[in-house]
Amino acid sequence: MKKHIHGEKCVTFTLDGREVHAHDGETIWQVAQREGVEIPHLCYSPEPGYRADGNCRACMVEIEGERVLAASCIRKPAEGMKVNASNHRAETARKMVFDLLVSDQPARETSHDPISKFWSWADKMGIETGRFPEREKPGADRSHPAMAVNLDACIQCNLCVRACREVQVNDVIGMAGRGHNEKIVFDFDDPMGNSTCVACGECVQACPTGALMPSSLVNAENVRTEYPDKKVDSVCPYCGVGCQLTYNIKDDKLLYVDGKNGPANENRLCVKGRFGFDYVHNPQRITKPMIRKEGVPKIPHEFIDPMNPWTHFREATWDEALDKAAQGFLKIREQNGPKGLAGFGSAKCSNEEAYLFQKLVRTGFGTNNVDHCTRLCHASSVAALLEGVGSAAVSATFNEVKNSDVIIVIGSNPTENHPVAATFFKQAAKRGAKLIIMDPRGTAMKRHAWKLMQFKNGTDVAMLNAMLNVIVEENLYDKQYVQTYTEGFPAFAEHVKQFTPEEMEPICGIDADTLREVARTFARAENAIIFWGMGVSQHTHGTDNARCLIALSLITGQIGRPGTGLHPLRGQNNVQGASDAGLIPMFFPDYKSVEDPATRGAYEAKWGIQLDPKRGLTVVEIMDAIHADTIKGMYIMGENPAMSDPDLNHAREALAHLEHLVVQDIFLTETAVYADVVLPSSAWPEKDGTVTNTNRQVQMGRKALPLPGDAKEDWWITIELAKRMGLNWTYAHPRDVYPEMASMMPALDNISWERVERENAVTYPSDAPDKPGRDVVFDKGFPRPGGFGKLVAAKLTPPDETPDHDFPFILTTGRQLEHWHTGSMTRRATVLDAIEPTAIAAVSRGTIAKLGIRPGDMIRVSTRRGTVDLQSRQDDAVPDGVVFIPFAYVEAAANLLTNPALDPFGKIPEFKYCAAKVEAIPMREAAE
Ligand SMILES: Nc1nc2c(c(=O)[nH]1)N[C@H]1C(S)=C(S)[C@@H](COP(=O)(O)OP(=O)(O)OC[C@H]3O[C@@H](n4cnc5c(=O)[nH]c(N)nc54)[C@H](O)[C@@H]3O)O[C@H]1N2
Ligand SMILES: Nc1nc2c(c(=O)[nH]1)N[C@H]1C(S)=C(S)[C@@H](COP(=O)(O)OP(=O)(O)OC[C@H]3O[C@@H](n4cnc5c(=O)[nH]c(N)nc54)[C@H](O)[C@@H]3O)O[C@H]1N2
Ligand SMILES: [Mo]
Repeated sequence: MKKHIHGEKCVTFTLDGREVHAHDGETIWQVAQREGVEIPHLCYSPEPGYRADGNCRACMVEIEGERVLAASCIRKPAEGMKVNASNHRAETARKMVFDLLVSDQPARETSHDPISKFWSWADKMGIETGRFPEREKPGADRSHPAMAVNLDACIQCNLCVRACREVQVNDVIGMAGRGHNEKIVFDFDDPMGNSTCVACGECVQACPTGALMPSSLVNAENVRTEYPDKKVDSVCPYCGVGCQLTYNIKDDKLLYVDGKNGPANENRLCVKGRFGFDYVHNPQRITKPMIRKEGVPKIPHEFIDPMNPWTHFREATWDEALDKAAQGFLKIREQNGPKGLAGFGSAKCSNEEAYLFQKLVRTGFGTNNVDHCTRLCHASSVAALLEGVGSAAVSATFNEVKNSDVIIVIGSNPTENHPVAATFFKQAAKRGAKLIIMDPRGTAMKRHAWKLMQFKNGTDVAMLNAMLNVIVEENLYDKQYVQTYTEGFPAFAEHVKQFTPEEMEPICGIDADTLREVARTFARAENAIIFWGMGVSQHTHGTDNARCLIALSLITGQIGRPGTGLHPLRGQNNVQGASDAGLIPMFFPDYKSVEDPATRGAYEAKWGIQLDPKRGLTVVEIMDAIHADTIKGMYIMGENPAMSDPDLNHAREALAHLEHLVVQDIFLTETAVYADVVLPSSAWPEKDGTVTNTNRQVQMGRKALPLPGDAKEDWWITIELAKRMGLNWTYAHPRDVYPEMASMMPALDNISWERVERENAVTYPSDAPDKPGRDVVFDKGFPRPGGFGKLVAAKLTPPDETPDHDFPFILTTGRQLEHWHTGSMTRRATVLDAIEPTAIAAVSRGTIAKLGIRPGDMIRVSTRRGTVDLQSRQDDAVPDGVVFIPFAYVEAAANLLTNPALDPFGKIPEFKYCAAKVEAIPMREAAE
């Protein structure tokens, strides 16, 4: 008779003479594991995402009445089955399997990883040396900077193949040959370092024998010499995906990193999270407070040797540096009033640090001139989302793609910039979901796409309005949904009438039939979801681009259910949290307008001080205000505007022009060059604090390492500055800050510090302290008046600066997988720098031919604002007439070239489009 566990159907069978129950779909191995019966396993990984393959026979069990033994990792129990996992026959058979495998392994003393899963099982089973003749042994492959490949330890379990193909969907590792000659290969049997491997390290994490290992653990003889003495669970410091990880530490140094089973990443990591951690130990870390030497001028574009800052700075004690920092601010506040001051907070720091920073600017400086990199990032998306759906956070986690049948990814390059999210997108496509990529550049995900719409740069509104036109004209919109949950439809429908696919085709470069087909597919989908990135937001019409995406979702009712929704992929590890916590000039924490008297009153009561009633200036406006001599002093924590702002001539001149600049960073950045006071702070693994990822998941970052030298935690520094500015702050730890912050933020209701500490991740909103948060929101309308989503029409506006005779190319800028923004962290991470060491500009084959150069030759790219020389890279994804430059390289800073023109709503600059000239550099000049 079938039994039920928690109301679910289950199977009852006997395991080693004991009656046990299996849930629907559970294998014998899984039940045994749950029941505490240990069965060895090698080719099977119980981790999420790994299919059982049943090839290694290490987990054999006896099933009474069956002639041969069964692999328990794939065998499902049947009602009444009698399974023996621990009898003589099963144990002998398993031992035989291990005996055979051990015979083929390198000797125990020289084994690559003596504590591998393989050797741990062999030890448990009492097997030391094999009794069978060895096979011929393949040599070591140390061609990759991050991973050591020693296939003499490979047991052909193919876990790495599944890791690469099925979990991360990178398709680099394969199995070649048959029988005795079977072996794993990278691409076409290339050395790993020459293959298309993206170094996610999933295979290393999966390998049970040490055949694949982080090279940081082995010596030149490929024998493991390094073992951690401590493990700390935390979150990755790089992107907004928010991968949970475990730091493995030896002697207070990070040794290697493992992926952890967090809700966003399910153990997966990318090359930066796994191998890009040693920036924290870089000798260029600043470890002493520094004060600018008397009389040393601030010269725009000047750089300082980070190993020898003493040309410009002198060492100071914390007291002296903090006093000087605070007195500078007080003096300007006195002379010029609060409007003379501004602050850039950081999306690389914790929620508590962001909260403290904006509180210091608002209550200590007395102004709302506080902003951060979100302004250069999703500011336009946020403007459109607040207007359209009343909330700027994502409506569904990216993991919801598991429930989608149509997925749009527009203006986003997730395989490089959100690599772990991309693995879930690729898996969805493999499962049969239709992946639609809309990007002027062909991205790596195009291989998995049902449609790649490679439209013309800057024409998103034309393409999207044409799709909206089709959906309205062909009556494909969801009438019921539109009526119940939206407002403004009649005017909106009238507006999109003019954007017929035929008329938009020549503008966006996508043929009318494709526009129709994609529009219909999206509208008719069971569950469709939209992801977008900087290609949408970083335009002078970025808000209009996002309005179209919101409208697409609203009129088709593709929102509020599993597998549907709007997801602007957040960039920095804590840009969601920093924005939520109020690092924004127009909002207090939780997006409450600073200009609303009632809200302001509540904050004045809470903080016990009168507040600035006017919204503050944004990032680029602050730079303008410095030129206009309105802003005189700045506090910059964990941002590098001397590299990340548009039009660096303008930005660096502004920074150099400041009367008083305090920079708090982990390195002496291009921005710190203009500082009067430099405050050495903590890297992410050196402090406690919460972070919020793109999925609205609040996660716990934990202190894993001591601070180097005299460096201090960011929160501590901000508190000390506040005290010196006359504020009575008594917080002793981020856990004292969190409750105050959460008390002003309904989004954090039911999410206490202790809960995040306990659960590691809690998604907001959460309805009760013991209920998981909601992955999907807006199931019953929107947080706007009447609960309606608002449909807003978008006009066609050309980019601010279009190509012409003198500047005939389009310059677009962005990122690469291995580098982080301004390069401050990743160019100081050994493995990442080894993979991508030099500044490049990606151009098409056609452009290379037209310039008469070979790929790799130096080229010169100029715009009306500046010129850089850098290496050309042929990239077939880039269209003719376009040049793509990543902004990580100080020696060829892309932002010397970019246009600071702003979107009128989000105030975001047009990083993705300006007119440029591209020239070959004569050989002689290049050699000089
Ligand atoms: N490796 C790495 N990862 C990162 C970062 C990093 O620096 N390095 N930064 C993080 C941050 S803060 C962010 S914001 C995200 C950004 O992540 P993405 O949004 O993926 O970043 P980008 O590379 O700037 O640009 C995305 C895409 O926009 C396309 N694009 C260019 N012009 C247009 C256009 O006119 N229309 C459309 N629709 N698309 C266009 C480009 O071809 C590119 O594929 O990445 C995060 N992750
Ligand atoms: N041309 C061009 N420019 C762009 C973009 C583009 O696509 N093209 N994208 C824009 C976008 S989306 C963004 S988000 C911005 C990013 O612009 P920024 O935020 O200015 O860039 P990052 O390099 O991430 O700067 C982070 C700084 O924080 C420091 N840091 C790291 N961890 C910590 C810490 O724990 N404490 C402290 N105190 N400091 C720390 C790092 O050393 C670094 O100096 O760039 C923008 N600029
Ligand atoms: Mo960003």
